[in-house]
Amino acid sequence: MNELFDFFKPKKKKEIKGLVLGLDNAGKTTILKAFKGETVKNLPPTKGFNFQKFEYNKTYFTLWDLGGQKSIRKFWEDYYQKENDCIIYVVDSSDSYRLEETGKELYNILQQPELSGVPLVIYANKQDLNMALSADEILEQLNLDDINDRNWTIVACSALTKQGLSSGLDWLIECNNENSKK
Ligand code: G3D
Repeated sequence: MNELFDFFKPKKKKEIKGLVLGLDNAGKTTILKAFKGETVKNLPPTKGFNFQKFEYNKTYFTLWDLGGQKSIRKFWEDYYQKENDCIIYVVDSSDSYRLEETGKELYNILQQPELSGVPLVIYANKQDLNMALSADEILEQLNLDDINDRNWTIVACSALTKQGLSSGLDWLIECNNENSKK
């Protein structure tokens, strides 16, 4: 009887909360704006932190966009303590000069106890640019195969053309479904 009652109850929409991290200029804000269907050209640089809420495929996403400038990266830790279902890490694939720095920052984040086991999507952004490294090249150069303490994936994307963006969200929804079955 209870099951029958459950069947007629309106289904609560799923919610995924998380953090969008990466070095400054990686494209975090542009990606979030693109998720929301907002204009992605000529954005002012993110000063401090802001959060974005949007609905995608019957799921509410609440994502904190944390500014990537070196001077404010130390404040990221305050946000690690929030309840996080995902980490979205954005890499500027065209910036091979800062690839090592972004790799260090990523591994530093993964070591935070509060974020232990939190699923990770790495967006290899700016694939529309000729000099962009491919997702495979980034995977290899950052030794991403060493990440074995959580579910993770790397997705090639361009926030400008929107190519690849939805694959990351689809993966997170799938991952969240799997986790809620456990
Ligand atoms: P951030 O929030 O990580 O600091 P932004 O980065 O979203 O502010 O983006 C930094 C710059 O990269 C912006 O250029 C933005 O237009 C550009 N950008 C973001 N994503 C892409 C992409 O996929 N392809 C290309 N070609 N550029 C991208 P400006 O010129 O405004 O500084």
